[in-house]
Amino acid sequence: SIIGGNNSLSSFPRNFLFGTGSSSYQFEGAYLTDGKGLSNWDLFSHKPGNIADGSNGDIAVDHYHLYLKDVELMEYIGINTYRFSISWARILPKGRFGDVNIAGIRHYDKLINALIGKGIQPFVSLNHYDIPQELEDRYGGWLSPQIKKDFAYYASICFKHYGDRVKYWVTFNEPNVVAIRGYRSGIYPPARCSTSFGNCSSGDSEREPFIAAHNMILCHSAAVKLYRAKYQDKQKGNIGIAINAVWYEPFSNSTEDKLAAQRAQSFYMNWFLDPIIFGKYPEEMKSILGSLLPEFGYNHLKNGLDFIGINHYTSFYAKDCLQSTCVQGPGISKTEGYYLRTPVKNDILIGESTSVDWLYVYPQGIEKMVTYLKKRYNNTPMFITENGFGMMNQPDSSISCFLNDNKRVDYMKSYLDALMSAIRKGADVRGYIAWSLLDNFEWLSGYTIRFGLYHVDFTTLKRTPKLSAEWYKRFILNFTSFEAVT
Ligand code: GBH
Repeated sequence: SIIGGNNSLSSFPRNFLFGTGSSSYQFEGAYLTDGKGLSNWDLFSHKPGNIADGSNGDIAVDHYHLYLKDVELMEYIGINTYRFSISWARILPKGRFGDVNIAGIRHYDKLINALIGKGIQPFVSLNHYDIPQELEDRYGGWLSPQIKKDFAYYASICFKHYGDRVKYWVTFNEPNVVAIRGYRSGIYPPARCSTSFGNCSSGDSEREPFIAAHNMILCHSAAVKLYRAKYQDKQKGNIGIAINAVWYEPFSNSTEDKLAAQRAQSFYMNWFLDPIIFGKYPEEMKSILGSLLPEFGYNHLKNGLDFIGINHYTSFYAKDCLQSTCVQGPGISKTEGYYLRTPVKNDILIGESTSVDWLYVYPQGIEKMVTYLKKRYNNTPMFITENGFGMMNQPDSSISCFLNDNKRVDYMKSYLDALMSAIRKGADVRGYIAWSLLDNFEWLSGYTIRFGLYHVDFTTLKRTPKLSAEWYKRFILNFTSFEAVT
């Protein structure tokens, strides 16, 4: 219904942004090139046993060297925005404790100029998981309030150097995932957790996620204050944050399960958005967590963003574990909000399963998510900063089964259709960024899961368009020609 269906295309606003996404650690490689410092992910992925296929991002897809070619691939699709992140350790190898790395500054200058030369708006994240290891070693990274000084310094350098050309800034990619996976389950760096939550050598899964989150919120606010005070009037850009947003459908019609689904949103997503927009943590978090939640100072920033970035892929059911007892398992403890997350109800999955264990195809989820955020945050402008479909390598997978990615095309069609329906009903969504431009380093899964619209041969680094790249190209072309005739 999307292609040829001008009815639906007409719901996208005129200057809607269509893009593809990436991130520094997953794409760039060049991990010690031109003076880059070590990041927490460099260190983590080099430890044997951490990454599924024993790989790392040392080379990744060598976007650092091949970026001009990759900009051509973007031009071929016809996107008008490209989301990428700046590697903090490339700009400041030792944080504020060392010099600015001019070669790093120059690299992103060249990338940004190449994009603008093709009419592609840079959509830039300051942080997408990776931080200079120096900050970890000196004071424990996100656990220390000292990081606010570092983040503000880093942000000011980026605004100053690139803000004349960058109109969309994202402070953090998925700070909720960083807090949970870095400090509760400990499966991401700095790999801290209590033994009852995972197998880390140190940490406190009950407390540290909330401390790390609090410091990330304060860092976000510091960057926004700085941008608004010194740059925004002149540079006329927008600044926001990208949250990992999972849609939770109540497991049943019971009040308890409806409240559980609400709690799931609060303990995962509103945990960050409420303090940034309303200036305080969600009530239901406060009442369950009490003093585990840090306090904000009296002058904490409200309305601290220009847009909400939504990384949305999947949905689950949420079942109450506050009134009812649940089988012991992940997601149900006090600090997680007392709900059970499950993809099944009466033996039926919420949506088709995929080769990625957390990804279920439930397009209604994106419409419900956008509508939920619209209502809760008074229709703050939104961008879908990530949405996409992953495919895992199979023992017999040949390149042709990756190139004929009909499932990815179906996924994108159905999610875009559902997104349009939310927009038609008045949601202020201003862009859609497909994850990802290329197959890349998929964190703990290494190179075993592919999210790209372009296939990458990880030996030769050759890029080949998949069916989904061709489909997205036609989709954008249809939109543009529709735009031209109205
Ligand atoms: C995003 O989140 C990242 O921003 C991006 O870098 C990555 O490549 C992309 O998605 C694809 O994975 O794990 O069961 O709690 C990646 C990690 C995976 C964390 C989904 C949250 C939610 C369901 N996210 N997960 S679950």
